[in-house]
Amino acid sequence: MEQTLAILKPDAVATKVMGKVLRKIEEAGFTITALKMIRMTRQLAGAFYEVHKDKSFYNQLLDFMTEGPCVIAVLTKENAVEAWRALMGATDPEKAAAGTIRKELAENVSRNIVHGSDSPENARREVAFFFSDSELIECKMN
Ligand code: 3AN
Repeated sequence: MEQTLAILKPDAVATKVMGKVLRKIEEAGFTITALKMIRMTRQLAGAFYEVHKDKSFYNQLLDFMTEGPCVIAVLTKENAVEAWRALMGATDPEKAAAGTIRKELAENVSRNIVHGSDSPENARREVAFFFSDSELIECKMN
């Protein structure tokens, strides 16, 4: 079993599709093994997206990620990292495949509903970034 980090971004919460997204996640066979809603500070969002600090869209990305609450989840499944990225679809919803979350729900490349870790190594780092050990409950997998 592998874990990955999912973020339902502020646009998902504001447009009231968080239930729909969580349902898609569960119907795709993931187990949600940790879940919380937070409003990121600029400092927290800046640290999370530090790899993008030199990109032209960095400030816009921080504005967006701090404009309202996000839902942060740990998803568990075999090949969870790859499977969650496939379900999310491409970063730019115009390039996302039919049936993906971004194709169906995202407005554009900067307001794109969801985040997913891009490698198992980053997934471990991102899960630890948002969740303490005591929040990472061991769930019995069926
Ligand atoms: P992904 O979320 O698909 O892994 P990354 O890690 O390349 O994509 O980008 C992180 C976030 O930065 C994206 N989810 C999106 O919100 C934003 N972003 C990426 N590329 C652009 C862009 N060209 N213009 C505006 N925002 C972008």
